[in-house]
Amino acid sequence: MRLKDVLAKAGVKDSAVYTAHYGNDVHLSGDSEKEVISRGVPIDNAMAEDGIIAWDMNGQDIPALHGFPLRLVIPGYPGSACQKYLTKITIRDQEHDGAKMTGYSYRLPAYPVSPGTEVPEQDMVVMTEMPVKSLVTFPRTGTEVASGTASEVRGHAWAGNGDVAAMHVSIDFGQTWQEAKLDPPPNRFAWQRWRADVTLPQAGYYEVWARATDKNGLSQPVTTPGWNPRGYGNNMVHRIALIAT
Ligand SMILES: Nc1nc2c(c(=O)[nH]1)N[C@H]1C(S)=C(S)[C@@H](COP(=O)(O)O)O[C@H]1N2
Ligand SMILES: [Mo]
Repeated sequence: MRLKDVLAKAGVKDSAVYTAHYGNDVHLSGDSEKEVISRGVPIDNAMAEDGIIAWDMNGQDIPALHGFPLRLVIPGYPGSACQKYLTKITIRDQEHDGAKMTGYSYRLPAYPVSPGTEVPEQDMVVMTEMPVKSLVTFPRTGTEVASGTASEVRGHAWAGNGDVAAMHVSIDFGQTWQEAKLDPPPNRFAWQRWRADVTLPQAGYYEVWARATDKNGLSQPVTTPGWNPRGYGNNMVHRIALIAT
């Protein structure tokens, strides 16, 4: 069911600014006294075309781990706002202040800070987009492959909001990059598969580094980007080792 249709039916006033999502899980610690995560999204994200209240996944009940019986899914927005075990949504005239909306939870400094900085809480802002990212899923790191012949490497890539525009791999620690073959997403916001043939020139130790680029031209960095108190948004390139024989 579309989230925007449910909200529209309930009535969204002009003063609506933000949603607040509630589920019926207990705090991860098991302590029933502790406040349970309750996040929300800006009203425009909630009223976008793609948000759904889901009750099945691949034609079956949603697995408990992913939020049975009802799960919010708001593609293009950080998954932390996609409430599992959904019981209630309210609409607010200001940013939500539920558990994990304030302090250092899912928030980033409003300006770049040096690693380890004690950032004042009032200078933290809610993360509304996730950066482009990719993984190498084949072969397993440390695999032996024959030198001088092509070996297939593959994985998945996704962008926080929209498509991945290009995918590259490097076998020389980022000195040179070759373009990988990137499949279109099976549906809007879906992960994209990629694959590349790499030829390791001689016997020895190599790494495959994988780097996705989004439609705005932003690529994954080769080192940890933008330190922040809780370590969010680390989209550094993923790398595996290959041993050429
Ligand atoms: N009810 C409830 N919903 C939740 C959470 C939670 O702890 N409780 N965690 C959130 C966070 S932080 C993330 S990253 C996603 C993870 O969803 P997944 O396990 O289906 O990948 O669920 C979100 N929804
Ligand atoms: Mo998370």
